[in-house]
Amino acid sequence: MTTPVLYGADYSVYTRIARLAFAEKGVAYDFETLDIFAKETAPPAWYGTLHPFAKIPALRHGELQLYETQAILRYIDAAFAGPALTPDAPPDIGRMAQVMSVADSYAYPRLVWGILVPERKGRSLAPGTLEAGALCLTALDTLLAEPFFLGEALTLADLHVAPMLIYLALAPSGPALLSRQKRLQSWLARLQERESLRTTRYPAEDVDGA
Ligand SMILES: N[C@@H](CCC(=O)N[C@@H](CS)C(=O)NCC(=O)O)C(=O)O
Repeated sequence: MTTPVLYGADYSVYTRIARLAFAEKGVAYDFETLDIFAKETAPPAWYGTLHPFAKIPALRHGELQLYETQAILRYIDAAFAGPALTPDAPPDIGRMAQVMSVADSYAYPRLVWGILVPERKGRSLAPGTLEAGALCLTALDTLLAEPFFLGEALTLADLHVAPMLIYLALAPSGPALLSRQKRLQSWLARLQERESLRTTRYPAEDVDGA
C-alpha cells in the first residue's frame, strides 16, 4: 500500500484531528506542511485541486483525494488495521456523529475563533461570546460518557473534540470556563496524556508551557 500524504499545519485544529487518527491507528504517513494562513504563499494554486475551499487538512492516498476532516477520519479508520475508532452499536454511532457535529458546528467557531483567537490577539470579545462558549462546554459535558466520550473505548469523537478544547485552555478565559465542567476537564487531562496527543502538540502549547 502507498503511504498516505496529509497536507496541513502543526497549528491547525483540523489537521491535528486527522494526525490523531493516524497516530491512534498506528499508521505511518507523510506530513506535508501547508501554512494556509500565510498570505503571500497560501493557498498555492496546485492545492485547489485537493481542496476547492482552501482549508486544511487534505489527504492523498494513491488515487484517492479527500478533504473534510470527518471524511478523512472515516477513511483512516476503515482503511487501516489497528484499533477501531468507530463503535458498532447503532446508538453509539449516532452519538459519535452528534458529538463530532457539535464540535464542528458550535465548539470550533465559538471556542477557537470566538474566544482563543481574539483573546490571544488582545482584542475584546464580542458580547455573549463567553456565554456561547460556556454553552458548548455544558453540552459536551452532558454528552460525555466516561472514561471516553462514548464510554469504555476511544472513538473518533474524542479525537475530534480534544484539539478544540486544548486551544481553549490556552486562551486567557479558557481555564476558568473549562473548570466549570469538571468531567470534561478530567476527560481532557486524560486525553492529553496519550502518546498521540503528546506527539502532535501545537507549537503554542510549548510556548505557553501548557
Ligand atoms: N470543514 C473543514 C474545516 C477545516 C478548517 O476550517 N481548517 C482550518 C484550519 S484548522 C483552515 O483551513 N482555515 C483556513 C481558512 O479558514 O482560511 C474540515 O472539516 O476539514
